[in-house]
Amino acid sequence: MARPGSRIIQAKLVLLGDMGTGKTSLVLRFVKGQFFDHQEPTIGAAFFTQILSLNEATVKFDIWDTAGQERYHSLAPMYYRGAAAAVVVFDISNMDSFVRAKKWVQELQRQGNASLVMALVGNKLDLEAKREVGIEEAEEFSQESGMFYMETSAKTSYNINDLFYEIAKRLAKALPSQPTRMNLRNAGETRNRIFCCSS
Ligand SMILES: Nc1nc2c(ncn2[C@@H]2O[C@H](COP(=O)(O)OP(=O)(O)O)[C@@H](O)[C@H]2O)c(=O)[nH]1
Ligand SMILES: [Mg+2]
Repeated sequence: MARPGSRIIQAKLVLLGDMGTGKTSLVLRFVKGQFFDHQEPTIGAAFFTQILSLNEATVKFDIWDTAGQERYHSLAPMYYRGAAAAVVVFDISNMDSFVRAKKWVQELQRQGNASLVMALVGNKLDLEAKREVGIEEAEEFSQESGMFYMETSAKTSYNINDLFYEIAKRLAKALPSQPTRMNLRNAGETRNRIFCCSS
């Protein structure tokens, strides 16, 4: 349940990025606290929900995890259209995935949704020894593109909750309150709820 007096924000969030960068793993870590070394590739897209309670708002994320393969590219607009937040993921140990991430960012920018909260995520930080994409390079690109940059590891959980917390905070600032008829107790498959209390 939402905290008393807390407003409720329902936000569509889309994950984009090359296949194998860890999009599904990031979401599974956030929603279920799970990680699999042999994560099955996503076919088409997968849907998850998770509720994040901040002091200022309760954010219910409707998360679309896309497949990433080129053959599904034409489906992508269906998932990012109407999204309040987009997370573009690359693998810090794979330069090609960073090049691909930049293309996704450019595609999102062409859609012209100025209020879209965008995050660039360098995942697989546990593979630091194999790093191919420099932090400065990724940070510079994200700043130029009006997004924030974060490095994560779905494997170790590093920065996973912080990533969604940062998005939720930005959404709470940007989005008006939504006194919808949404019943948080019936929020689909979401079982656990995350409370974040720092400001
Ligand atoms: N070392 C490491 N492997 C990861 C991490 N995240 C995902 N993987 C692995 O990378 C592979 C692809 O992950 P997946 O979530 O299916 O990527 P997706 O295609 O972007 O959804 C799987 O074998 C995962 O176990 C991570 O943070 N560190
Ligand atoms: Mg996947």
